[in-house]
Amino acid sequence: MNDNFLSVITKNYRALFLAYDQGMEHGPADFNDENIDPAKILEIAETGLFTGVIFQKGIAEKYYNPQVHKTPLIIKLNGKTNLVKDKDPYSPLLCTIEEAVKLGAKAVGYTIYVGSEFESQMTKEFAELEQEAHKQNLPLIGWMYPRGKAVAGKENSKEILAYAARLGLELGADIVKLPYTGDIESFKWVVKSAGRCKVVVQGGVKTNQQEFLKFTQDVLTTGVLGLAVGRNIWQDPNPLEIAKQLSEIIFDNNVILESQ
Ligand code: FBP
Repeated sequence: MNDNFLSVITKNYRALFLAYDQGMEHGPADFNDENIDPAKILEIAETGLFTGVIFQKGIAEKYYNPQVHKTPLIIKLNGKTNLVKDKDPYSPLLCTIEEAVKLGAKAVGYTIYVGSEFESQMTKEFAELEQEAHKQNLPLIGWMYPRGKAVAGKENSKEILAYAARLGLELGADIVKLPYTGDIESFKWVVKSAGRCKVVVQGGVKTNQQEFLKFTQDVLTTGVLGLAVGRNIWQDPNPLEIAKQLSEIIFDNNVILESQ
């Protein structure tokens, strides 16, 4: 893997992805009149403040035009609804690498529920995708989310998230997307555990702007590549304002990460 492999979805060795796969994961309950239309999300993405926009294939097919849109497309390859409340979830593969390439994807993502009874099914699918994605020169992002009875109550713990990060490295992920532990010191260990696999942090449920900006500043001191944010941008009454502030923190920071 050469130094420039991630350059298509990064800027100054940093990343800010706009996540919009919640329509599948959470349903329209996450949306209001301002953000239910994927075309409006693409308008936010196209401001140039983001290094990638994350869609499932159906949205990409109907709204994203690789000839027109400049924001790199990241296709989420698996997913599920939250209607079935499985204690040990499985997220099936819904899109192939070939389809993602046809849709104009510049990177692909896949969720592994680390600790779920069905973890081995997901790691196996991920391993197959890793071969395919890298053959096509596509970065592979692992949504490494601890879930299931084996990790109940420990979903944000330093040890379990460090394990999830390490699993991503072991499996050949280029980036792992993780929830935050909640404090800088413990998350530094999580980032260290990922080694040369980069880390982006999940935005999570909508909080107030000031809190979210502080969270971003904290997270950036831990050595991460950046953030993948959805609800904290498009559920905000002023998505462009918060996106601009986030991008200033992430990209205009004097601390430029070294290429590895
Ligand atoms: P948010 O910034 O809105 O949290 O989006 C990040 C994300 O990983 C989405 O890609 C995904 O739909 C969602 O969170 C899944 O969240 P959860 O599994 O916690 O419901």
